[in-house]
Amino acid sequence: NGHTSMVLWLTGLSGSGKSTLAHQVEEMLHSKGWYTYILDGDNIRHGLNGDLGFSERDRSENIRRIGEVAKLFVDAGVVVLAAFISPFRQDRERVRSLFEPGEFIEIHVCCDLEVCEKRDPKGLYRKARAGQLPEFTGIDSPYEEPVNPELTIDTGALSIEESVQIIVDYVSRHKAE
Ligand code: GGZ
Repeated sequence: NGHTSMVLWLTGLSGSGKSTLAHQVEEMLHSKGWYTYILDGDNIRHGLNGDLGFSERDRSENIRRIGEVAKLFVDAGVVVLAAFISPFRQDRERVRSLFEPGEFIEIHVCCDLEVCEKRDPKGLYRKARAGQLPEFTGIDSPYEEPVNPELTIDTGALSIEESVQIIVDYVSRHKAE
């Protein structure tokens, strides 16, 4: 049905809702007949990037490789949903530069640290506070907010349904005629 391939790049703190949104947006796009693929920690950090940890250097390399993989999928005509903290502005901009204008959609999944920490779905913030998980983003490793993201979604204020709708609307407006 002639849709545009693109990357929906979700960036934000652990627990901000990136993966949840990616999966629900994918479901909606898929039901419209779009070809989609999710890249997230589950399919990237265990395999391709299994050699990388969470130092600044490793995070940069993590994002660099993910950008290259996303590029391959976009070349294949797929809408890629990439859900990574991707804490460094420069790394995200480097990924953006791999794509044509309009192909890279940066989505800041923003949510106060306190809210993410309260959600703590995997108990990682608690571990980090206890000093058992060094270099945890938001605690003792930085998160650089996007300056001019295509979309900002405040998951502390919006429901999941509202957040999903904003992304799907954006994608629908930007598909090729
Ligand atoms: C941040 C960490 C860390 C540290 C393990 N800092 O909430 P999660 O569990 O499921 O998502 C987090 C994921 C982050 O991996 P990314 O590839 O997205 O990070 S980055 O873009 O910065 O390279 C979290 C878990 O891995 N995790 N240790 N120290 N998150």
